[in-house]
Amino acid sequence: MGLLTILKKMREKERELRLLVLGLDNAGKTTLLKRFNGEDVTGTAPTLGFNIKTLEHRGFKLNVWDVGGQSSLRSYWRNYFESTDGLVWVVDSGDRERLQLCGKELRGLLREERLAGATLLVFANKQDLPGALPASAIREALELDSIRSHHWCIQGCSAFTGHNLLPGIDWLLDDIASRVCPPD
Ligand code: G3D
Ligand code: MG
Repeated sequence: MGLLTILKKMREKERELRLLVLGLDNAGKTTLLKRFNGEDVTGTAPTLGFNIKTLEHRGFKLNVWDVGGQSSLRSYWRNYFESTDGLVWVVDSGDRERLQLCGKELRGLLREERLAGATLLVFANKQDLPGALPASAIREALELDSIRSHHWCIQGCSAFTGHNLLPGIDWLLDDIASRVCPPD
C-alpha cells in the first residue's frame, strides 16, 4: 500500500464516527433512526437486541448503535461503550412517570469510564404529543445543568415527524468534529 493510500485510509477513518443511541424502552430510539435514515416509521416493534445502522451525513460515516432499553437489557448496554464518540440519549417527553428513572439511568452512564470522552445529545422526543413536557422541563428533571463531565446539549424533537432531528445531530457532529477531526 502506498503512502497516499495509507493517508487516505487514515482520513476516512477520521470521518467515521460511532454514535450510541440509548434511552428507556419506548423512548423512540428506533423510530428516530428510521426517520433519520428516511425509512417508514409506522409499526416500529420493540428492539430485542440491537440495530446497527451505517449512515452517511455531511461526509461523515456514522456507525449508529440502537440498543434495546427494556430494564432486562440495560445491563448489556456496557458492551457497546467502547470508542463511542457521541451518546444520543432519547427521552419520551410524555412519560412523566419515568422521568426520575430516566435521569438516574443517564447519570449512571455518564459515570462510565469508557464513555468519558463522548459528547452527549439529549433528544426530548415526542414533542408532537399534546401532553409532552418541553425540552426546558426535561432539562430540569434530568438535572442536565449539573453535568460538568461531558459536552451536552438538549433538543426538543419529534422522531415521528422528523422535526428538529437535524439540528440536534448537526450540533453533535460539530462538537465531536471539533474534538477529533483536525480542520481540512
Ligand atoms: P424505542 O426504540 O426507544 O423502544 P420505538 O422506541 O422507536 O420503538 O417507539 C416506541 C413508540 O413510540 C412507538 O409507538 C413509536 O411510534 C412511538 N414514537 C416514537 N417517536 C415518537 C414521536 O416523536 N412522537 C410520537 N407521537 N410517537 C413516537 P407504538 O405505538 O408503535 O408502540
Ligand atoms: Mg427500539
